[in-house]
Amino acid sequence: PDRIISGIQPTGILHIGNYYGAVKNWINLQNSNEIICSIVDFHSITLSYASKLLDHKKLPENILLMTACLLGCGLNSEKSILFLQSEVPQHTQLCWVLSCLTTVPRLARQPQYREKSENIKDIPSGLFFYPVLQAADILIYKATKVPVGKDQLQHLQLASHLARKFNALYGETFPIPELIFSGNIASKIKNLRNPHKKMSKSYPDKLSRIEITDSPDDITEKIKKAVTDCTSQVTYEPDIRPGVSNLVGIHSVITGRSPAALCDEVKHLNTGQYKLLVAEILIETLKPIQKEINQLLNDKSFLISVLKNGAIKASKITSDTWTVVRKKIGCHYFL
Ligand code: AQP
Repeated sequence: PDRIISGIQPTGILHIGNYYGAVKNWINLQNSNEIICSIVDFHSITLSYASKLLDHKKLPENILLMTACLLGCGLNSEKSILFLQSEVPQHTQLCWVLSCLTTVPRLARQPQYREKSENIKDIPSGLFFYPVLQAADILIYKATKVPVGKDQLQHLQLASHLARKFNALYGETFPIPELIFSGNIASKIKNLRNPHKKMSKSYPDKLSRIEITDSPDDITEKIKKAVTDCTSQVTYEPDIRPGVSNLVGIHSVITGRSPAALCDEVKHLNTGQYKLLVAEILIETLKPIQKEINQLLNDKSFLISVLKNGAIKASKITSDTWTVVRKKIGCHYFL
């Protein structure tokens, strides 16, 4: 089996973009692979909490909420390792070592850094090192496969570059992680209020996303208010009709049917009627997951124990890698 690394920021409640674009894939992979899933709280303070976009007092609650959401979606804490990034210090220790192997211009060229720092006056240096920490999250486990969305491609390329650089300088240590690309529609579920942007946990307008815990009324309201255009026909043309195409895309990832087949099936409906159908399907699909999440949220001590046990299992792997790394770079006198 492959060792597969995944991570998610506790910046809010899991939304259907996270679920269909990432989490569902991890769950499908967990039967035949070793899944290591980290709730990346250190990543989440690089921007959302540090820039006061989110209230840092809510972070502990968001960590437990994310834990409940992941378990409720079907992540199995016995088979897989689910833990909190900040509880396993070797992630940040390796991040430092890797940061010494790359350059300021290379990190400044990272598209996500350029995009996210664009409108910020005082750019936090944590944002600059974000992809190096992500590389450490992967390499500390000597991961062989990383499932990512298209938006993460460059970060993964940096992780591979750093693995090669470390191996060349200090001797063969890290396998080169391979991307498992989810190139389907789910890798780009869009913001319901602005279909040119992706759906995001931390986007200020709550109407822009369907959270996995949304009530039937919330789901119906959000889908009804989703931005579409003046054409009443339902078609799938993401470039010219991003709003309605996003709804077809959501319908398609839920049912596993192609957008063309769905458009043909609903050709008697206008977009208003189609919205009600999509809302209904979403409500039914999320119901069993919501039942699980609600039960899990009633038992906080269980959620804490899952994270604690996960950190113990993760640390067994990371401390071995870290001992080797320290030895190889020469930062030791007794090893
Ligand atoms: N809209 C999306 N469609 C498909 N996949 C998505 N992912 C995120 N948004 C979409 C995938 O979810 C995983 C976890 O994401 P993350 O928490 O590490 O950070 P993110 O990509 O920045 O997610 P958000 O929801 O947009 O959070 P915030 O608002 O905090 O930035 C990733 O695998 C991602 O590809």
